[in-house]
Amino acid sequence: MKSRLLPYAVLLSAALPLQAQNPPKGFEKVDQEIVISTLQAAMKYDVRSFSVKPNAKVKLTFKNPDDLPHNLIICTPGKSKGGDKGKEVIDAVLKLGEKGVEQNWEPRGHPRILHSSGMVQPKKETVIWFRAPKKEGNYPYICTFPGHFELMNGMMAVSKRANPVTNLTYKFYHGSWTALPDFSKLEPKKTGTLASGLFELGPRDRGDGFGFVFTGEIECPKDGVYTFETASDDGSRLYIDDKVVVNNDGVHAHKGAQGKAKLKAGKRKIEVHYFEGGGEESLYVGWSGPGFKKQSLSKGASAGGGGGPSGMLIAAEEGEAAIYRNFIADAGPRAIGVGYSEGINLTFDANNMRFAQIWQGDFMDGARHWNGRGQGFQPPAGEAVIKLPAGTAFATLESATSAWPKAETRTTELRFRGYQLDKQQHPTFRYERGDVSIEDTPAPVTGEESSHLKRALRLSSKAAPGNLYFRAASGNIAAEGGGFLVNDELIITITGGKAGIQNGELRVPIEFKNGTAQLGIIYQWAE
Ligand SMILES: [Cu+2]
Repeated sequence: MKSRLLPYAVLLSAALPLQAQNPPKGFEKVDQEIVISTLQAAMKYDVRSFSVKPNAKVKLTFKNPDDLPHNLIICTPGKSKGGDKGKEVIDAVLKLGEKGVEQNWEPRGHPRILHSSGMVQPKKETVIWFRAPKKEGNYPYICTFPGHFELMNGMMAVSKRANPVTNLTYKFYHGSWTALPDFSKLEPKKTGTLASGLFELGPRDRGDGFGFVFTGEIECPKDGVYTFETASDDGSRLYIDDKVVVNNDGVHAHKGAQGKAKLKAGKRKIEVHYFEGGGEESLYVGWSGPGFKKQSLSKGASAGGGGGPSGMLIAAEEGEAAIYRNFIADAGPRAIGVGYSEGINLTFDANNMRFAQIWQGDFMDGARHWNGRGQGFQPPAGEAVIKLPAGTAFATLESATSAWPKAETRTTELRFRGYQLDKQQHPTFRYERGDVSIEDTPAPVTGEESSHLKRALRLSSKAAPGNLYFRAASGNIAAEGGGFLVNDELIITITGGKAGIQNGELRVPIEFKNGTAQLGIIYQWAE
């Protein structure tokens, strides 16, 4: 096939600008290569979805063995975040009217056009080199030749979790089973595409009594032995080229199973069957192979560079936060972990109403709890963990120099009122201390230079106490710039109160005005 197509490529290169066939400067080596071909007499691309990493150098070869001319135009997500599949550009094509033919049906300069193959004549091919967008999201690609769009469209997912699964689709079923049924005999409730290439239970519309069949293609980089794994609650089974490789069937709690397959390099069909009876539900899919370590292929769990013992990392959706309520090390029995997709994490201790720790990188590894192995305390999965003072964060003191009360001596005065999630799943913690109500809203801040965590505290009270203090840190503290350097690892900046060092602690007296007080805190990792 390759040798047959080569002459066409050579022919074509004479007609097209040189850079269309020879890599432009800096693209001699690329991060990802994708080949998309039209299907003969089917008005379709053979690759309907694939994923690339943000800012990756991409070489996309577009082949047209069909008898009609086609193009491939990559569009921005637009207002519908890719939901319109690029139809906005098609609407612009229709408006071209008579100019359509001379412009090769391409509305040049349309704000949603990122890259275009140009019209590729029958039996020809072309190559486009581009840098993937920096912003994660769903980028549709379309053929703008009149009448083709409805069938000729696909989705490029830009994702940090780009993976080798393409054309991933699902069929979703309702039913009550104690083992995987023969799904081929059942009628799916709905079907869809997972452009991210990640297996997930997200499309389900109920919590119990459902099943999925996922089908896609996986690109094996070399000939060799590959290990596939599923972990699921309840049963799952994984097929490669229609042969069972992992059998993890039956009703059970989250449980892993593995299998091996000797495979040739290239695209192999991957299929995962899954069912959920009742209770909790989960699905993890991963693989490893010649020359690469275990890679997660499912959402809500990342390979994390071999971070966790099982790689079942809990991770937030892009732009959101994940909440983990369980036993977390150094945070007491009522810990609430918050992991922002920006790679900033914290644990809130709902016993002492304090931030127990903050850290960067991966959030939490759910494996220990999911496996039911050990009821122990789970440590943060990431790095640069900074512990904040144990004991209550707010206290009333007789004088500014008084010792801070010991941990949990006054917890009867503290009441946790839960948390609210905003649209981005970011929590605001609400709690009370005596007759003071507190709203505590952390938020990640990412910048070019460094990432940090900011926190807004809103206090209100009818009988505003005059001797309430907030303790931000303890240890070796020095005033530096406008903030405080704590234990050489953390820089704290406080607004809305006069912070001072007392008894090896960074304390802020709370001053109420008209029954309210506001405090802003920025936590920054010291270099
Ligand atoms: Cu077309």
